[in-house]
Amino acid sequence: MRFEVVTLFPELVASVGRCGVVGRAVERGAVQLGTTDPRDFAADPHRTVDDRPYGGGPGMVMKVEPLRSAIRAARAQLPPGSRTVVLSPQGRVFDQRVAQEYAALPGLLLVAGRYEGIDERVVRMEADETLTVGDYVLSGGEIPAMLVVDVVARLLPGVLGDEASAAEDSFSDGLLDCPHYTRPEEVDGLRVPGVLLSGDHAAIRRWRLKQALGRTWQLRPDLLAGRTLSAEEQGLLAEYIADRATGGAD
Ligand code: 9D3
Repeated sequence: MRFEVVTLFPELVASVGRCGVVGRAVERGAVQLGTTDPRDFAADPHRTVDDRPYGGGPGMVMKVEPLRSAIRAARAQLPPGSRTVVLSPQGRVFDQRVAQEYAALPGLLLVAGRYEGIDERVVRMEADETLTVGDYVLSGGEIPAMLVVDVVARLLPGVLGDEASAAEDSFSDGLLDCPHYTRPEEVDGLRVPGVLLSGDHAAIRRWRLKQALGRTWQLRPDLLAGRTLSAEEQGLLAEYIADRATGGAD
């Protein structure tokens, strides 16, 4: 899958394609990541990409012409059927479902804004949709664009070494992950839960599911509201809640 990001900070965005899981995916050819800088499309000697807002007010707005030219140049690098997404606080909320939707596309054009925002006519003319990553204020769309590349790339075939890990990831089954431990067995008096040392794989599976359900119930009850629990899951969650009430076991 090919990603193109339109950004005033191409070096920041390119770094996601040089590190870790996405870096390896780029090396192996499963992902291509390109950047286009609107400043390279500015016509004046000062390479101006912003201007003062009509109607007044603080801050600057990204101008139409350099941004639109950059978007069109980036789009020319992408296969037909690719989608154009403007990162904006006023957008559909990005989540794992949206990521799965994007992972089915041949390419994604991500437009990252800076300043107070971009001229609304660019959104109107060029965007298929606007996308936010959550309810907090960032300084621009670059970190959201990098986040989208990271989340979507992990879903592509051959990107994660172990094909099982994508399917087992938190959220793919709608629950938070269980706790993890590695050696040593004890740190400052804190021991690894005995069941994980027992070799009883059925008991380990039940313990992990119970922890996942309990943590989701405690931290993200909204995730359980949209999910029906099996009889086993209901039993394990009841145990977790009871253990907790009695200051009980791990
Ligand atoms: C404080 C400035 N705000 C005026 C009330 C408007 C504003 C403009 C530009 C707020 C943030 C930004 C820059 N943010 C993004 O480009 C952005 C973003 C975000 O801030 N939060 C969550 N998702 C996204 S996607 C792009």
